[in-house]
Amino acid sequence: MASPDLLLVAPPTRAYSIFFSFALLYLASFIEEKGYKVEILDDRPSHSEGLDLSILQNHCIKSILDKNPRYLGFTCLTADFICIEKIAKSVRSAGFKGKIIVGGHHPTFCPQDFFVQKGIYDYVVLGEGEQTLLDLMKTLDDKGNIQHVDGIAYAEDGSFAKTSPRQLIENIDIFPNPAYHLIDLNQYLRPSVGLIRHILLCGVPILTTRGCPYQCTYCGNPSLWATQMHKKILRTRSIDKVLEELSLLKNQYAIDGFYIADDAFTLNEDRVGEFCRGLLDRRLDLVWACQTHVNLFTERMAGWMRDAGCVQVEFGVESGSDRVLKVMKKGTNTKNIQRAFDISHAHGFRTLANLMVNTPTETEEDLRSTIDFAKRLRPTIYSYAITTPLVGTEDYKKYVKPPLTREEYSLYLDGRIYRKIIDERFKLSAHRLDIGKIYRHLNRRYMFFRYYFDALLYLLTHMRFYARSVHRNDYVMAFLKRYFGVNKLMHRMNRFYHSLLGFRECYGNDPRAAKSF
Ligand code: B12
Ligand code: SF4
Repeated sequence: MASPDLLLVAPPTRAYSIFFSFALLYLASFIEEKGYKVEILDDRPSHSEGLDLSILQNHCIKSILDKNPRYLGFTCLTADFICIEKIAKSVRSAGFKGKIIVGGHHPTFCPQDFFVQKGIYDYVVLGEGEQTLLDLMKTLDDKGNIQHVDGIAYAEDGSFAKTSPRQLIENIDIFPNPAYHLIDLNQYLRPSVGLIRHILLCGVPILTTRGCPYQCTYCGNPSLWATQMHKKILRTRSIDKVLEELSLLKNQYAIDGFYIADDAFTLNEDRVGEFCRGLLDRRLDLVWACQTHVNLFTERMAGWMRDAGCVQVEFGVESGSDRVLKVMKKGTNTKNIQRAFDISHAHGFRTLANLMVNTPTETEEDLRSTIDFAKRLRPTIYSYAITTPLVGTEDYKKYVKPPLTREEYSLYLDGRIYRKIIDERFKLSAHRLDIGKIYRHLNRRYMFFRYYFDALLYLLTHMRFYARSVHRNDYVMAFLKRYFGVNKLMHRMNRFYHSLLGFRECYGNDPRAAKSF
């Protein structure tokens, strides 16, 4: 088979994720549309949940060398950094001659990390990647001057240079639908309670907007957008295009539902109304949920959303202390949060409250306020996490001193990161309480029981929906696995089988591996 022009690689560190990489699917469809041959390498160890990360890495290296693309692209969060570096180094030392390009959050925040070792990476794409990648490939193919490609970094004189920042594309409808045809979407369509949390569903995440107008100190988004020139950061896809994508997903892949992963889906009331009417007109009959900011949720849209099949709304509550919400630049207060939950409950939505402990400057009193406030909100699902300063966020710059070394980036891959303080530099609160212990208590009291029984309740009360689905057999299997221990038994048999084959295990303490079914 002919080598692809561009091979985009999903890092093995995400092999268990129930989310595919939006970035790669969007990049791929855009470049493919311009006439290039594009492939996505997205290995998912479906048959062997306990596989070692190094096995996945080796497999990835072999596939890259076999495919031998002209351009090799990696998407990279901080958590993927070490794994990607190993892969890139190995393919280089095996004689790979193509250009290696890396993009995503971590390269955008820390381009310097990719030029410490010479001769591995060729280019870093900063910020939104579609047009930059196309310009870069075209310029290289035409032997042009890469200094004229806006929004990249490249090695120069023992260090690196950056070109001018790229202007954000205003009309994001120019991006075709994600290249679902380049991955095995069925791998992502196995029933999961992770997409719309606690609802067993064969569905996919989708994006209808790009960008976020807020500036939360614990989020990487503000820094991502700060690297680009723009008139407005938040851009919306036309509803027709979104509905067209959903129709395709329903007709071609038989999805039962979807999750809108936008940062601010409900930004515009009229647009939400148009979306809901469109869903009803097309009779797509899909279950769906979205996350949004409490300030952007209104009574009118709630009614339309409920009628159009939305079952769950997820909010970033974070804290019950107005002082802490201000410190975190959340752009809202407890009054607005309460209002959004009241509207949701009045319209019969299931609600999810994302809550944070170990927030910056948090006192014992603030912590108590958060727990009390969460109880008053009465969400269907409490989702507590320990605030972790991520590279690229304001919190990281302010609190993580000295900054992490490149080797320490793997801390973000530790499955316990939101359950325990795994590095003293990650302690942001002002009190001296044991945060890990508090998390365990909150988990036992508010999360564990619901994790199993809320999902069960939904399942039992929506039997007709499951019976109608073409995935009904998968649902039955998933149900048996989850509630009758078949999952654990199969997992143990799998581990035993692989130990016979001599595979080492990893993800031993990573709950994602055990959770993914
Ligand atoms: C969906 C999502 C996920 C999904 C999918 C990950 C993904 N990015 O594909 C899942 C659930 C797997 C996930 C996991 C995690 N995530 Co996450 N996630 C997001 C989220 C909400 C949206 C990302 C997205 O898809 N955006 C839409 C696409 C189109 O945009 P994009 O990814 O920025 O890609 C564009 C450019 O960056 C660039 N680009 C990206 N890759 C490449 C590659 C090339 C070659 C080129 C040229 C360009 C390019 O072009 C793309 C198109 O324009 C963001 C928050 C946000 N709103 O951005 C957090 C975010 C990316 N996640 C974050 C984190 C911390 C995590 C976890 C570490 C959490 C954890 N501890 O489990 C894990 C990491 C898992 C792992 N092993 O890597 C942080 C990253 C911070 C950082 N410094 O890395 C973010 C920013 C949220 C935050 N709190 O700040 N995540
Ligand atoms: S509202 Fe969400 S996406 Fe926007 S900056 Fe805050 S945490 Fe990030």
